[in-house]
Amino acid sequence: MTLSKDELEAHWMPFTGNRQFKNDPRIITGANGAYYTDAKGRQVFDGLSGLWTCGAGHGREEIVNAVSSQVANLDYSPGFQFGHELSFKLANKVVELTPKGLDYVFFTDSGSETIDTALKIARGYWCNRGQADKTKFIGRIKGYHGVNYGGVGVGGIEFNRTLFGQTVEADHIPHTLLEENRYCRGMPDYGAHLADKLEELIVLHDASSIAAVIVEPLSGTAGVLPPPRGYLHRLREICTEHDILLIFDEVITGFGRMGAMTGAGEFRVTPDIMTLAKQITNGTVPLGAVVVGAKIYNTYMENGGPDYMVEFPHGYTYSAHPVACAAAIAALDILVNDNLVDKVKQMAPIFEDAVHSLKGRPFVTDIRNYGLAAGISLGHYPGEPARRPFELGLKCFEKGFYIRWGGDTIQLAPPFIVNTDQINGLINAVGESLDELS
Ligand code: PXG
Repeated sequence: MTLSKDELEAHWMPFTGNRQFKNDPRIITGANGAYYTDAKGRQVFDGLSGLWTCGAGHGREEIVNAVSSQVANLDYSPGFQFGHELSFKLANKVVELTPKGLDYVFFTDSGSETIDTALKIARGYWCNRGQADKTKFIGRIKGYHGVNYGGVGVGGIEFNRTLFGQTVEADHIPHTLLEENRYCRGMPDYGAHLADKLEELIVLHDASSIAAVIVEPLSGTAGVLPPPRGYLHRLREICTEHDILLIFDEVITGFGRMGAMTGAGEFRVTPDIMTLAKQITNGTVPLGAVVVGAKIYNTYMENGGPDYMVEFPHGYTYSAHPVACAAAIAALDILVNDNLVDKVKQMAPIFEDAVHSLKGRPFVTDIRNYGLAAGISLGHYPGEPARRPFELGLKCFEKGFYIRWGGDTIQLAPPFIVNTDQINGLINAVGESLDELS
């Protein structure tokens, strides 16, 4: 460790207990394949693929080469009124990998920007169609849609909202974490009826005031909640029936993690708008994407005025940044050429068995999984639901395993290139750490 306590002070770290971290820093110095190197020179297994970002493993040569030659050739290109070829190539690749009916791609720089862009696209769509009163959003309790202004409002994680209040006009359907489904493997059979709660909110607010419903097909941050069978279909039906747009936030489920390219593909429900980020560049360079159907894109084009006018007054300095596009093209090529989706599918049952072997360990109250994602709920210290997962995370790190903790859960999401020994090593480390908790 080369940084002094003083040197650690200036950086206000995101979603981190700054006071604890600066007393006990966990500094990462390198990454390769499924492992990090830390400041003590230890190899640490990457049990969450970064932050759900690096499924193809770290240090992929194809991405390193694409990014370095892009920086040398065209490091930046103005994204407003001018273009570069890579963004068009990437948009076509994204359209190829997402379900039929999603044909136009708007680029952003992160998941949070992607969500706020999607919400604006939805409101602008209705405004363009002469229904400017359709302004409200329906999210879901426990939903995570990033931390920007709109995303916090439609999100349903209490801790992320209490300091900021209700930021946009939004209401929420119930979450699907049900007592009846504890220790369920994959999709629960029970719970589709909860989609009907959307009908109740539509009665309350009236469809004429609702722009869109936004859900993660599988809730990630809340602790990996796979959708009950039939649930997403029902949401789709209700949205179609009431002329409300359906947004799938696929920032985590997008591109491979479910054992399919997208959650929409895996669960066979196509939204009107899909949001992507994270895995799109294998985490190497920030990039997000909103993918929409032709009816939305064409509505903007038809209402855009003279053709030199901007149809959608929105965009970021770094939208479709050439280096990010180069990284994404290389990352998506790896995903396809290395058949990583098939690898996830092959490893998913092994991962499922391993994760569920933790049932009965101290403090474990529930385990859920899908593809290469799992969430484990832990019993609370009185009044401190987040403490045990934090303590568990630190114990795992001491043993050379990085896992993610948040709220009363821990999350596991190993890289798509993981092997059986690595899965067993990860689960053993979690099991031993649970045994050591008090
Ligand atoms: N939507 C979803 C579904 C996400 O999971 C975002 C939006 C926001 O993305 P950005 O790039 O703005 O962070 C996310 C991010 C965790 C964890 O602990 C999850 C995320 C980020 C960090 C940690 O599960 N998801």
